[in-house]
Amino acid sequence: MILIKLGGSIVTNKQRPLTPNLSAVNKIASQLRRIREPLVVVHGGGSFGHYWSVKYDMHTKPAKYDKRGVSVVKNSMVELNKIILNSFLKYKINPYCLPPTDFMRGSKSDPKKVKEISKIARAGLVPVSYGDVLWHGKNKFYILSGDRIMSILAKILRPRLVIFVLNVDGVYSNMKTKKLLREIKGQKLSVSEGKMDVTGGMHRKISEATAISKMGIKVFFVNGNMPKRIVDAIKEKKFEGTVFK
Ligand code: IP8
Repeated sequence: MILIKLGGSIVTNKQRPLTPNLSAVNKIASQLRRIREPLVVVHGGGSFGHYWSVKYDMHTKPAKYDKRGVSVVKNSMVELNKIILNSFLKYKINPYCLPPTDFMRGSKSDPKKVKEISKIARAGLVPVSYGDVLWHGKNKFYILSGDRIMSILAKILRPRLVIFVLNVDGVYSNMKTKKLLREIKGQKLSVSEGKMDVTGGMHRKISEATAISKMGIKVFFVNGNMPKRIVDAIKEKKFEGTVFK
């Protein structure tokens, strides 16, 4: 099984609120169609979920956030998920809409439910989950990032490969020179961040990728603007991006 995260920076235009990057989503879908292994997809919030989370000051920490904010963020993620599901349908991938409420209880995952995801993928459908705002209990809600979902699923599903699809080539050693780090083997990284990301952007991605690679699973970061690279990585043809070992 292959577990793929489509970052919010690639499925949306992060510079423009509530704008999907439809051409990128469609190009990725047309490549994913070539994969002959069970596939599970998770996508991020980009200029949908993050835009509203910032407006309503909502974070990953469970708290009594504005109720309107909870509704609006959740709604925006359903909308983005629908756009991705539609694209998958158009490119003849059979998506199976999988809101994280299907396998989360409060801030913990339900291992039985997570194992069902594997059965759905092996039956030939592609479960598509996403970062979301979730009920925590005691009147509190929290933002669950898609990156966090990746380690939750990886731990139980034990995919052969985990891929984070970004809108850059991988992890750069330096943002000015854009020198690509081809391999990360636990070295310390300093990451500079952009705005509009309540779940920790590249920092979070790297820490979840590191956690997954420590489970003994290979993790790749690849550029979704060149979606053939996703399939090349899966088919072990050649690899352009960053690999976490
Ligand atoms: O973009 C966050 O998911 P991420 C989703 O994977 C929301 O961090 C609701 C902001």
